[in-house]
Amino acid sequence: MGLEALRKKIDDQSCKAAVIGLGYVGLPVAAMLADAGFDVLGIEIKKDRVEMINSGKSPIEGDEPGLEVMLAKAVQSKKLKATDQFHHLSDRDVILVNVETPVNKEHVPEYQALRSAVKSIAENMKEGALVIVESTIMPGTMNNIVLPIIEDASGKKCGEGFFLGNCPERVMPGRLLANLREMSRVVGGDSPETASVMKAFYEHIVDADIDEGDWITAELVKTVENTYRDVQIAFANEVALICEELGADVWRVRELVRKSPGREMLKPGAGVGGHCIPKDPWLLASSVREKDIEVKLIPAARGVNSSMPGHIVTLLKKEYPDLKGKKILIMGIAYLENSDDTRNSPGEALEKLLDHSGAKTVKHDPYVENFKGDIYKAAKGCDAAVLVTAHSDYADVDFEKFKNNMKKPVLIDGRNLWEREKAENAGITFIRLGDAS
Ligand code: SAJ
Repeated sequence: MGLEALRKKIDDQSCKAAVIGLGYVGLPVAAMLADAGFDVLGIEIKKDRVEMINSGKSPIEGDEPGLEVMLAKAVQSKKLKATDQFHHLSDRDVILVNVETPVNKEHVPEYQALRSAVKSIAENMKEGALVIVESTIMPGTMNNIVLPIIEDASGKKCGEGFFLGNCPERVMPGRLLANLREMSRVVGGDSPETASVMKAFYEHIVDADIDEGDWITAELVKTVENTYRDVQIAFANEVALICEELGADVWRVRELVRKSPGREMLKPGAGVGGHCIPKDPWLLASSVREKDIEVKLIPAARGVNSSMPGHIVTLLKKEYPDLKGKKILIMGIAYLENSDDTRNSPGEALEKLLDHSGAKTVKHDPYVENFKGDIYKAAKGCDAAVLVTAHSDYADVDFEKFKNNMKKPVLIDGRNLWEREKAENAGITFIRLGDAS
């Protein structure tokens, strides 16, 4: 089937779609495609997730507005079915790939899941299928890894026997469906004609701009946008360290800097976590690892951001030069405020550093199982408490109660959540990251 025929099937929605990988990206997109009227097959290797999804239940933790209802409706109407069997792909016209693409300790992308998924697709897909990789990948991956795997495993030629695109996901936990609907997308095709058909496909679920391009442009846009954010955060963190040394308050400096047009200085903090920002700069930097240029700023920014939990230890050592045996309360294990997502958690990074310095740690997080509970009980007998994640539950803590429960009332505010005056009036030794004023 050529692109024209595929375009017609997309327009009249008789086209059959598949989504490989039903995680926090794949599952919402599968549900939305089904909700838009497509027949969708979800392929997921974890059998328990397959069963849960086929019973109309979402295995995604945390509050995802609208997802449970949309999924249940899609399964009930038989528009969405999940399986762990790739051979069911043989009647699928459009196949989306949403598998994990982590980086290893050397910050090099690990593509086991991607390689295996695209190979299985190649071995089972029909003539003329359109394969679209949505996972975030290192620029160059489509041309150098995905294309050869599919051509070798299928014996088909790209642009004739199958079509191939890259459309990077742009989702955020807690807003998965909203982001899918409202965020613009880049559709990179093996040819402009393929990109145009991809645009027609995504128009059924995306209300924002759908910009056409080639593979490398699509791969670069996603990794660059997240690297941009990481570098911006690193800049704010470095300014915070400078302010501490110069006896200034970075929060006041930032407020005034932002009055100057185009200076949208981001916030310093106790660390940079999550599934995207710590990983995507390495995907971008790795793309030119064997080329003649040496990327300096991107790794340096990563270095600044990953050193922030260590800086919290430095602030603690101002109060306790020897942390051995000290009991420290870590407030916030989720990487982001009002979320239960603990991937690349700065709170856990801090815990490791404190363990290493011989301190005892108590972890608290109102959103993460195992760490919920009364914050004042958690503070009992502690020598210090550190705010790592600015959950709104922490905003109006009772400083008096904190003081009466702690062994010594020392509070480190790693996110500029509290007012110094209020804390100090309650007799708390208050240390704020970036503020030595
Ligand atoms: N952080 C700071 N200072 C800041 C902003 C964030 O220290 O000024 C820290 C956060 O505490 C967190 C980490 O960085 O630990 C990441 O925060 P984030 O707000 O970037 O949230 P993410 O990781 O969910 O990023 C997502 C990304 N979206 C996608 O990848 C599709 C990112 O591109 C978005 O810019 C970001 O959401 C957003 O704008 O909220």
